Amino acid sequence: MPNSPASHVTGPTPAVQISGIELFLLDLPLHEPFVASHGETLTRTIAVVRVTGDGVIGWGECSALPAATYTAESAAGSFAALADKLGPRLIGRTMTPQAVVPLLFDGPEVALPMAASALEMAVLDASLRSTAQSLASWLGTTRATVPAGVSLGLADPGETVAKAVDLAAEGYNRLKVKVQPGHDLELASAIRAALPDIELQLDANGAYGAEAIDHVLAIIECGIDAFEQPFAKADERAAIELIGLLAQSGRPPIPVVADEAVESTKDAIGLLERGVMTGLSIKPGRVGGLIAAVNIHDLCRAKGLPATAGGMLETGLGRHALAALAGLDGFTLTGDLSPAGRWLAADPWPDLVLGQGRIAIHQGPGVAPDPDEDVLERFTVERCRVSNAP
Ligand code: OSB
Ligand code: MG
Repeated sequence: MPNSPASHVTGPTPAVQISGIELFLLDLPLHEPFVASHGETLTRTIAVVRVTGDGVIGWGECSALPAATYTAESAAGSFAALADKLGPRLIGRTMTPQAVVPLLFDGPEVALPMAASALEMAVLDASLRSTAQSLASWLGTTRATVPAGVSLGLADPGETVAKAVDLAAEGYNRLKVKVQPGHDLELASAIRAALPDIELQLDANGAYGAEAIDHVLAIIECGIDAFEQPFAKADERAAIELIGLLAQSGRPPIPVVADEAVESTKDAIGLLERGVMTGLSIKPGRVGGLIAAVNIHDLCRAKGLPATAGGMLETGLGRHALAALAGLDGFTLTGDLSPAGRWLAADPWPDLVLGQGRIAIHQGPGVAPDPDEDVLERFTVERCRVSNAP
């Protein structure tokens, strides 16, 4: 099993007898469109699941975007798969959180890692709530807060610089700015000039080709602290060459961070062996769950590879989970840890709190505080009660 549980998430966790699963497809408005080179998100359509068992409720979030652009999953597609395929396999079973993703593996890999991780999160939430344990304590996270980081989508460069300055004034010490060809060098140097001390990461979502290696190096020369997925995941030679050139440059090399390229522990090991990355963005949904995310974190820590907790425009539910994960000490690069309200104009979950440049980690039972049922109701566009396979 490529995603076997890591040592500090194998502790005794009560099994939950799953008597009901309900799915919700939400359409949450955004304050502004989120634009990246993989596509544009105008409304955050997102699937969430509610598991009932042994008198407790557990919530889980499927981080798939509205359209299958960034990964092969989409919110509505994963909602349908949860209803027809994955959900029915859990009904009536008694499951530990650790057993959920392995059960949903059809072959050697999770075909729908984001859908599977929603069910894992829900069973984990129910299990933790049954013993009033927080996710943070179960993960072994000892920090109370994590440094806050915020992302900026592709937009008019002048507006992006102004926004960067505003966000820095709100207390963010790290910015992750989306770039793509023609929208990069001047933007990065203007932000660096305006904010000389900020931790500045760029994310290209694979928008550059091998012919742009020198250009990417020139962008890094602006004083960038990390560069996420500069090349498409299939373009491993370009990443290897960039990493080699950075090593020869005489300056301390910045992490070349893989995001899209890693969908499992196996992927992470392979990329490391081939020298394709010198940093990794760990997104629980993309890698098939929180337990897989912890495994990959442990690998990064063992290898001294800088890791960052990656965001997916989650609701407060997913964002609280990400904050607890980000408290593990292998996360040496600041993650996408802004309140969900940075992007979402409505959210059923109580939001993360930002103060003095840090995000507080939820210490109550389960993954996150309870959602507001009225808000949930208001923004639900599709709903389904999972039943046993006929
Ligand atoms: O590439 O990191 C990415 C959001 C959706 C899909 C992919 C990415 C992102 C982000 C948003 O960059 C980060 C955030 O949630 O703040
Ligand atoms: Mg990214």
